Amino acid sequence: MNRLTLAVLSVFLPLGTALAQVPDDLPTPSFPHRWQLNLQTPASPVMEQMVSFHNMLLWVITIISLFVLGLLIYCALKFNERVNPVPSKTTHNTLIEVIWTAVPVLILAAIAIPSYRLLFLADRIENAEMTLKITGNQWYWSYEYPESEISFDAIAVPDNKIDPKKGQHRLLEVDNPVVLPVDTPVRLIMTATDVIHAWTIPAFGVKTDTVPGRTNESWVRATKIGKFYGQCSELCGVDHSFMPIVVQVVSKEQYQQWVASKKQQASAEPTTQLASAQN
Ligand SMILES: [Cu+2]
Repeated sequence: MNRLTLAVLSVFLPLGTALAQVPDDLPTPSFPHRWQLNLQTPASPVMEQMVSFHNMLLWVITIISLFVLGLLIYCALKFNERVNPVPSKTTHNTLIEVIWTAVPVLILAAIAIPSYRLLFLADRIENAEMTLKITGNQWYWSYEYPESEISFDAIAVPDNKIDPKKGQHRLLEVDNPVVLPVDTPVRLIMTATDVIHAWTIPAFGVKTDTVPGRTNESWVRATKIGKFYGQCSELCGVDHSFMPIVVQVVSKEQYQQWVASKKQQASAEPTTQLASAQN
């Protein structure tokens, strides 16, 4: 490669990179807010099902709690010493005992079936369109896109570099966010280099331990464009709370542009070294 080509490349490569940046005004459809009571807005089919499963369980728990409370109040009013001075000596009632054994078993079975279905749904995906490899380190995350041969580290942005006016959040931003295409099934392969970490994005319903010497798997199909946040969710040492996770979900076209710009960056780095070596 001659000097002219290098000069032309050095002018146009940064331009190409700048053009293909992911927009930094992405919405945050699932960000938690003050006094929030419920789960974050789901942004994947797994999380949508987790939310409906959670809402179903809330009904079950509420009905059981009200039923037990009603029984307690009934007993307190009907069988206290003043109203009922001579208590009955009854100790067994076969029908009632069969009912209070069988009904909880039926309730548990009714909960277990959708619960297991959801566990298997969240476990792995057969037909992923791409793979993201996630590695936990003390105390940052490394990411690899095996099909695109892209890899980088994501380090937390320190407090003094956080700009709330740009919509940045303390302890949640990273220098190199993960970028994923919307509506694309992505296989997540996870491991760690030192201790156990856990890669978590509440809006995706993903919370999987990354274990040294082991590969864990999960998957996501993001249904919304935007910026999604998570944090390491396994106590991993002194900087455990300083290894946030940011995933930017963009359109498929923007994702392709981002991949191209990342590859260009990677190929530009040795070129720059070569250019400086020749000078
Ligand atoms: Cu960690």
